[in-house]
Amino acid sequence: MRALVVSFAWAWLLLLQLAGASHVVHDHENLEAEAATAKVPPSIVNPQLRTGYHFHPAKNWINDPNAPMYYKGWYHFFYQYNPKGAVWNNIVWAHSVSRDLIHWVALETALRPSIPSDRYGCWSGSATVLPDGSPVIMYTGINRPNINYQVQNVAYPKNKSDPLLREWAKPSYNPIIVPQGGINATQFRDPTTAWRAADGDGHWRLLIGGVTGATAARGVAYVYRSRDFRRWTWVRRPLHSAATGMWECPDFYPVSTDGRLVGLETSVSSGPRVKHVLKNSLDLRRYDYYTVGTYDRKAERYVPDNPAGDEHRLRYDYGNFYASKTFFDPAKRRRILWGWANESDTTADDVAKGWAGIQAIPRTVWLDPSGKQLLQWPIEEVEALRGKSATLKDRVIRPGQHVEVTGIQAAQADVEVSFEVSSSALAGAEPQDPALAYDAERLCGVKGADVKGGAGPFGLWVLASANLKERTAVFFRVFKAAGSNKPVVLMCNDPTKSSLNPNLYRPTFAGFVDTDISNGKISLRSLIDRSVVESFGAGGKTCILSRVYPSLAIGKNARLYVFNNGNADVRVSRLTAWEMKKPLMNGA
Ligand code: DQQ
Repeated sequence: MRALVVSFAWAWLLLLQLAGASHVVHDHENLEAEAATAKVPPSIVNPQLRTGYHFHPAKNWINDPNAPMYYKGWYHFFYQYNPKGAVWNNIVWAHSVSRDLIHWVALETALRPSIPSDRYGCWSGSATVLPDGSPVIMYTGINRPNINYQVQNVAYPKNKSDPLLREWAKPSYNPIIVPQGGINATQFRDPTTAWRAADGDGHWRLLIGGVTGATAARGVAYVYRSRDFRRWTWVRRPLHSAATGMWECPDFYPVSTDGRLVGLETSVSSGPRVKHVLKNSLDLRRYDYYTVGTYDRKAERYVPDNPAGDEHRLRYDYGNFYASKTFFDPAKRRRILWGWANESDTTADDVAKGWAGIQAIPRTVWLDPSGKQLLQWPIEEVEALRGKSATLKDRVIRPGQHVEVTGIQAAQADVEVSFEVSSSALAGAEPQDPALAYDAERLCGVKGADVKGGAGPFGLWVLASANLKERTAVFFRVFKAAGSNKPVVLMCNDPTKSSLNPNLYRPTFAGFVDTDISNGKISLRSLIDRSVVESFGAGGKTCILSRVYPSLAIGKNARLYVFNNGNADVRVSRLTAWEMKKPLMNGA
């Protein structure tokens, strides 16, 4: 019977998918004419700015990813959702399922306020798969008005034999964790997936984000433990804390030091080849920072390898990416990262559009062989959406030159490019300003894509209009480090010319790339999707997601270029750009 349900559901998915596919074929014929005659830039409400293959619901507001998991052949994804509009409010847990993390079907709301301990909101949380294979969700409930009291609740599937896990039950003993012992009850939320070490004391442990100190200056990851997932004890010693302000959505998981892509199940907590990653979403900055370090289960402590790590050096993404969460995928033995990307338009625009928020493409994460940072790469399944392609091979881009990549529609595309800069170009790199040596974002702000340099800036202009009045630049720029003269690589996303629409937030985003460019080689991949550009530098060492809303470079009018604004040649050893199909996307 169960197999029947699954195959029925899958057939239904396929049917919907086929219906969706014909929808893709309709292309936006009139756009060119429209744009050519438009005196005023077309409205942001233009449906062609709606992302195609990035996760989104049919309408309304979405934020944090919640409780991603794999269950009986299906990937489950829950997220914070406002069923009533395109602004944050009335938060429930929406639920979608997929066979491949690419094609999504929306199911019924999984959790909505229904008990006293979540009456004013069902906020973020995580899933843990128990040893008998059944999942449990723990989430934050708001049980008093004005968000001023936050407690943790559990929910169990009503029917464990339903692979789609459509219905969830909240036991009457909720809430199971309340803020006690001086914990700040207004900042006590977002429980992690729990872990239970094989060599341990039989306890489940999990983290809850919070803040301590009279001035709410220290972010903290509280540890709770339990034998039965029902009675939880506060381990008074926090796993870790730092002077960063509130920690939202903590995430804590093991990674293998083998330098292989393989992921570890969350309960793997020790061994010579295991390090841990602690991620916190810093409420004050609205970015996700992580450290790599060592977990000492007996001492209930986590110690980052780099003591400077807490000074928020490493980010998953140097752009628009927040409240992220990973899960272990047992089907492919990998760890997958989900992250929310907010809009960069105005709230009024969101209301007019009727939608706000997307999820980044799920990324496989693993430890870089250096052990110092993570690597991230779009899950391999996304490549199934690749269609028609265009290629450049062995193409030299001279200083000040740009070359168009033609033959594909570039509004919804996947681009992979390998660059080569000569040793003489590297020798001519600009000296790094020591005052900005740690401030990639300011450096990129000062030296945007149009500021001529030595070795670079070189990279891509994406979502560009034919007259180049609109273009978003994703690029590298090489500096010589003060003192050592070693090459330092900056990766940058410059959206300052991304749209003629004046009312947009257009921050330049940037991060340094910890890569050895002495052989002159560096790669870039950009997932372009109508109003999002998600880029991966040097094989996933540095990632930047940016939201942009062109007014001309939409639909068929979006173009793709390679550019070089340095003063030495840059060789494109290979560039391939694929059109991307629209997957089945929650009926959107
Ligand atoms: N969003 C949720 C909270 C979380 C915040 C509420 C992070 O649980 O701390 O929608 O974006």
